[in-house]
Amino acid sequence: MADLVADFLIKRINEWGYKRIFGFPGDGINGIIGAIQRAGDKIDYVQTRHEELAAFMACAHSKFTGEVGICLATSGPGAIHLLNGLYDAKMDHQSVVAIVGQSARSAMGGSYQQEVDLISLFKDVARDYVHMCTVPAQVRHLVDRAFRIAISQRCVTCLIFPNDVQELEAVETPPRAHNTIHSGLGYSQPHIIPKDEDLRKAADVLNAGKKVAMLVGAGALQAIDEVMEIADLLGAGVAKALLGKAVLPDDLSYCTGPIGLLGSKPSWDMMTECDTLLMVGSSFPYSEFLPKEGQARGVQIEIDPKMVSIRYPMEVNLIGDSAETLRALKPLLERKEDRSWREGIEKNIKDWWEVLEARAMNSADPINPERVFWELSSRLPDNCILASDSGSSANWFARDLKVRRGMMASLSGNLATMGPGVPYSLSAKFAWPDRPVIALVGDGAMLMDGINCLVTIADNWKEWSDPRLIIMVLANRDLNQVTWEQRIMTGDPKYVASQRVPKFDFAGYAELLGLRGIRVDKPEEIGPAWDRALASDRPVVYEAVTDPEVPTLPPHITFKEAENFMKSMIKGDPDAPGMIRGAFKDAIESFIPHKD
Ligand SMILES: Cc1ncc(C[n+]2csc(CCOP(=O)(O)OP(=O)(O)O)c2C)c(N)n1
Ligand SMILES: [Mg+2]
Repeated sequence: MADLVADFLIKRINEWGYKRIFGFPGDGINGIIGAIQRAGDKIDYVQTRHEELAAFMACAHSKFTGEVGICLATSGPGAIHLLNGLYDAKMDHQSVVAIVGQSARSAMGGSYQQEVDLISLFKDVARDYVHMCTVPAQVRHLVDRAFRIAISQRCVTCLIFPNDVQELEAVETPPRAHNTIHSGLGYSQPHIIPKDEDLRKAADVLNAGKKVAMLVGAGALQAIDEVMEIADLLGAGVAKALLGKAVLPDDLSYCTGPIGLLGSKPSWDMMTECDTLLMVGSSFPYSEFLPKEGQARGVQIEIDPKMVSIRYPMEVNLIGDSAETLRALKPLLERKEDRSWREGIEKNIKDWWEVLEARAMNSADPINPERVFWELSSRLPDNCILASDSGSSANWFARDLKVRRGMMASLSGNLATMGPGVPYSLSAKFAWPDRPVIALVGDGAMLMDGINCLVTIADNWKEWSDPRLIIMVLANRDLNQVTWEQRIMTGDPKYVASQRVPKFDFAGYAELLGLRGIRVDKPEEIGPAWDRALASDRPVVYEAVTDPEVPTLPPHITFKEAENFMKSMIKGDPDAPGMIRGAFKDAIESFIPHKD
């Protein structure tokens, strides 16, 4: 029997099969920290340097293991710090349970120190389940429901524990009486497949199409074989939303790669020319990169009924598990004998890889960021795990890295927040200490939270059976992704006071921490430096001194965007001479301007 409420909380978490908690202490959770200490090795507690990092790591734990990620923070400021990471999890549909402290019950409502209305604060991010424990008999059902809802709904739930409650005597079994709740453990995912008649309707649409395009997202990560089989039957090309990068190997002849602002030209061409769209497990947001309304007949496979037919008006919505639904659909599909559509896509993809290679090899001052990714691509170790941040790195992560089967790759897809790259990669190492992990991060994001997280890496890496964790930093001294967005989308020149990133010696800092630091500022050193990093006996910071004037352009340039860009130059962009001379010209020539 557990002694105190906090001990029972920890015991029940164990009974759900979990032991890793990412957290940071404070007097709002002293009782819980005490219970964690008493639990010994039943809990694997990871102290992060900031509560936001704990929430990012919990999100990544869910992404890279399929399990629930758990984060813990104190009342008031600690709880507030969790929020961004929790929203990242919520928006990418990850299962995370947040546990936070609160002022004592006797002080609540008294504008007490660190007293924040936590139920209201978490009401949006944990809208499926946020509750406060006010008496010990609640603990069992609060934990049971928080876990079951987080798992089954793939969402964030939150439990709030006033600090005095944590130290009350535990009640493991509520009395058999009125007003008590008697909950149990466990959840097992049901088979969810659409009705036969809906499968038939979908098959009719797909069989009638002559030019089928597929788009797959994170919801298809467990349906790799099925996606390949169906794409083959339909003679389709397959584009991947960012979170679905690991669904298909990038060297498949019919994989058009990424879509959207960070996308590829083959994906763009396929979507603008197809007559049928099959979307599987994706909520990719940008409709302008999908077919024009009316151009294509649409079928969507999606587990969450809330997410169907919102990006494109679908003719058939199949609510179901991706793999099972595709398997059920397969016998109803006729193999397309005319392969000319598929062949056209394959030719386009082949050309595109050549364009990407040529772009990567363009000279830049001092080195071209795209080449850093290009050179990594062929060196990616089997089974590696990739985590990108939100910045220009996300472009090159999406376009230039050829992932292979068995790898995992993620980033903040829907929130697109800065900051997750390093904590995601660290969380991946805790979950998979035997696999190489690579984070791809900008200097802005490094200075936001990455360098703090490096301290935790330095403190833990000796425990890992494979110590390889490489943090690649694009040291471009710029908040580059946004600088380009300002030029292309609003026609504004670079505003140095807002966009400049101060100089920081990332490689030197790594060495200071006992890690390996490698600074690369010559193109011919990029590849050999990757070789050294990948052979390292300890985590590495690979600092790539890259040119901020290499454009992160969308896959097609509209006239409006080209016009905005020219305006930003005329208005006196401080980097104009370099850009006009350099890579922009080559890059713009590789895209066909579209008049829309
Ligand atoms: C928390 C947060 N703040 C601001 C942004 C807007 N934003 C997106 S990318 C970016 C620049 C990132 O700079 P850096 O990390 O240096 O990467 P770079 O683009 O320079 O490679 C900014 C400011 C964001 N997405 N998230
Ligand atoms: Mg930068």
